[in-house]
Amino acid sequence: MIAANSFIQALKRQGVGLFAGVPDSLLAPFCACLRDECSANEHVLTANEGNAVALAAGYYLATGNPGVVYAQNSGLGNCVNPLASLTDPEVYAIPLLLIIGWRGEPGVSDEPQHVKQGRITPRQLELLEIPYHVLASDSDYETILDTVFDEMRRTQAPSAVLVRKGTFEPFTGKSRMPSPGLRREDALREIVTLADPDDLLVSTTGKTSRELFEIREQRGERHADFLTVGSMGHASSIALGTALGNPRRRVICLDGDGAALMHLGALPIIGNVKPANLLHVLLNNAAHESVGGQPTVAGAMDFEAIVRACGYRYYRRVDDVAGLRRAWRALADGAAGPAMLEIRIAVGARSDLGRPTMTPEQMKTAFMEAARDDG
Ligand SMILES: Cc1ncc(C[n+]2csc(CCOP(=O)(O)OP(=O)(O)O)c2C)c(N)n1
Repeated sequence: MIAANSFIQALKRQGVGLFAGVPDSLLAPFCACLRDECSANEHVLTANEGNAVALAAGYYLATGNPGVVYAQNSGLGNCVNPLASLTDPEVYAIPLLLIIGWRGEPGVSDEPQHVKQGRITPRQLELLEIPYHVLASDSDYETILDTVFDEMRRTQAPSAVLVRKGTFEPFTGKSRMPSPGLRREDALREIVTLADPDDLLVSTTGKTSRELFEIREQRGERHADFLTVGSMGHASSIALGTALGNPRRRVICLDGDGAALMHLGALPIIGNVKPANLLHVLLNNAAHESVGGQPTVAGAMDFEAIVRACGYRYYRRVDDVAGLRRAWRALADGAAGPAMLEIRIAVGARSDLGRPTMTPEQMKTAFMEAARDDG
């Protein structure tokens, strides 16, 4: 296996002065090491992967040095536009190195949302005409990086390294205190208890959806929630579409702060459309907890100011179950949507958390049956 700090040092020796990206569980040791080893000016955790490409481009314009963009392969979609229309050799010809976590690699079992993405990742890079090297635990990464950086200097174009599962050694790094407070799972369990059986729930990517699925299982309830297992950042827009499609039912979006940040532009659209039946719950742990707990900027953000400026009609922030119950009663007393309920939660999850046992197709069918406008 490769030690993440040796790999980062090797990148720095190639002249890399900027690392930007969105974390991935497969790259977790690399991301954790960046957090420990780099200054705030050397490492920027961006809202989405396309922003990271643009950031690396701006850095190159100022320094002439290629930056590194790291991402899960799901984030390649967010990168396509700036890769094709900004950094491409037929446009501005800006070299940068993409370090991509290869979830769903053929032959490696993974969740449904990763299977197709994993299969098409090499071909997506080929289509973008981005050369790539595969990095595995036994790779001679120094030689690979020499080749890649020589190539980038020659072609003035982006290049990629596709990282296999298990490539990096676990990284312990600086110890971090687990954050105290309400656990996401307990907040979700309370919401499921407080919600009306008629409410339609749309949950975000990562452990929120896995926990919601388990809670339904424990309660012996039918699975009729829409789990946004991939498509990070789009749960609120899915919820908006559902709320418009069935105005008689309340739609509850269970969002994460990392996901909300990824496509923050959805908020003013919700605020402008003003669906009275949309409740946007923001589970804010100021971290990408599902993929290793890397910090987001949401801990310091004033979501009340943001959503009010975006046109939401109601906002409340809570940080414990009692506050959650009070806020829920206030909502039931006629607070019209779109409403945001921000719940400050702790970073952390159970280590034995399971994964949905139904296929996405089965979950879609169950949700559609529950969501059908029967008025
Ligand atoms: C486009 C894209 N980029 C990255 C990922 C990897 N990923 C899955 S969950 C997650 C973190 C989500 O963070 P947040 O919304 O704050 O929820 P939390 O995990 O903290 O509950 C990330 C980065 C992804 N699935 N899709």
